[in-house]
Amino acid sequence: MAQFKELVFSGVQPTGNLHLGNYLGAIKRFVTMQETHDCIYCVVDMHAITVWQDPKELKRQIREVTAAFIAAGIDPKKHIVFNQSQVAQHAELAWVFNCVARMGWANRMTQFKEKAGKDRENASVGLFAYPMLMASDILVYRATHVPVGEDQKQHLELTRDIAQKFNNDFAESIAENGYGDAFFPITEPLIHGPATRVMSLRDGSKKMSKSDPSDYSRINLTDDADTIATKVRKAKTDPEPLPSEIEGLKTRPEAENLVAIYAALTNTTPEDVLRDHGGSQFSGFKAALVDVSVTKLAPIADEMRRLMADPSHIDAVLADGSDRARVLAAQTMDAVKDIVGFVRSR
Ligand code: AQP
Repeated sequence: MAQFKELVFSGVQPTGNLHLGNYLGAIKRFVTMQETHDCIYCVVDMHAITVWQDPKELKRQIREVTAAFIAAGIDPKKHIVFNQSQVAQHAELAWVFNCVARMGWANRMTQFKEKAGKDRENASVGLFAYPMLMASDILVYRATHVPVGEDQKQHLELTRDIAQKFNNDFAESIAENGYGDAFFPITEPLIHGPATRVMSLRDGSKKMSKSDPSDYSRINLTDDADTIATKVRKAKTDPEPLPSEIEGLKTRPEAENLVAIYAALTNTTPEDVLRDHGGSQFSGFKAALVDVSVTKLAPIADEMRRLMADPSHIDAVLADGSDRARVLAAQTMDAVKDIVGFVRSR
């Protein structure tokens, strides 16, 4: 297998209500990765429209995700921050991947089943084709590492399958065009840490999600200190005190979730948290959780508000990132056209 330069890619949909799960499962880890890798972080607006979005709201939400990236600590000068729709090669490569991926593979995607629900006939074709566009987002940069939450694991496996099948189907042409024995890397999903699946504050069996109708199910990145305190206080728990050992959390999903959130926010482990708080009643533990949540999230929310007050600055960041991303994506797409056998006019 050919060697690929290490490169990180990940994306967040501008679908409103950015929450603690998006932060701990993805954005916080994006910030860490930029210390050791070249990173490309994308506001995946074309994914967002797989379900209806109000155009004016969509524009605001694209800027809000960009603001969240910057406020959390991503440096758009050192790395690339842009919105997907501005680099046409994502959609171009997705078409090639629609022709590489098999119907059976796409049919197995649980996220489509969950999002389409019972009314599958009425779901958009785009929602079904979403995983092929996601593979294209990653592979148009030939990215090697993708930090994501647990819910994206299946889509990343599909990305690996698509890369492998492309490399096999076009092996001869890849070699003839001078790319050795593989054109696309087999991307490594990075799903680490205590909060790869943050659960709803109202129901420990459901993931914290932007689309949950109850705002009390999630902590939004834009919530103020009072709102965070109210939501944490109201979070569902059970009557027992916190256990001292991890095993004691096994059958207590809501307690397990709050401990995982605390660990992720304080860069510790659930074991550390139980060492300090084992035996505490939830009233005391929740007060401590409010403190760490507000300490961590309030500066991000303040900075997001400051950035959102100047949309032209955010737009300039996105325009600069798109220009730089387009150069890289065009190189890949030119090579793909040669490999597939398209006659290039330029
Ligand atoms: N609850 C979560 N815990 C940990 N990570 C999560 N992510 C999402 N929810 C959690 C991660 O956040 C990144 C961006 O997600 P996305 O916006 O692209 O899409 P999503 O996974 O569909 O997010 P939501 O909030 O659950 O939206 P809806 O309600 O529309 O389905 C991804 O890395 C994701 O894993």
